[in-house]
Amino acid sequence: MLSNKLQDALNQQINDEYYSSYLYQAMVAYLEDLNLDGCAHWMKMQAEEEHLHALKLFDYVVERGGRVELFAIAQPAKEWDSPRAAFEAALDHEKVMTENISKLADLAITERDHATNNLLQWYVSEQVEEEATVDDILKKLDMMGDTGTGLFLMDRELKNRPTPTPIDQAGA
Ligand code: OFO
Repeated sequence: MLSNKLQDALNQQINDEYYSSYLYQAMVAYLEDLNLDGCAHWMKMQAEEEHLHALKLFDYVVERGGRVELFAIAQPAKEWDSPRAAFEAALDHEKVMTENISKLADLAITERDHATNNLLQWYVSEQVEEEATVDDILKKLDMMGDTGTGLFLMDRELKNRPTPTPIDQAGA
């Protein structure tokens, strides 16, 4: 059984994951408006992945006999200064999420809830990957240029991101 404290924190994280999905969907709208179909596709896949992150936590709370509570999702930004600025905002957001997951894992350890800590380790690894992927995009934009041909080439590359596969309690 989950402690009330941990259940509340997990419910907050479910909300954060849904917010992440909402934020990336807002970036899809922004990038579509600029006709950057590949960048928009990448963000759309990211939004889907965040939705799956929320569902994985949702299922876990239920499996542990807890009660999921859904909160209002904050309104995300609508505009960014440039496509690069949107990816920078994505990286900043992921850094905040990494911090949140670390705090959650700390709480699970304090509460001596090893199962929850185990689940959260999956999210810890996922955060490493998410930060690295966006950082890679930004570095490539630095190399190729974040306007004109460089952006055009990046847009073409990001079109290839595959649809995320559903994740189960055991992992990816
Ligand atoms: Fe759920 O990993 Fe990003 O926010």
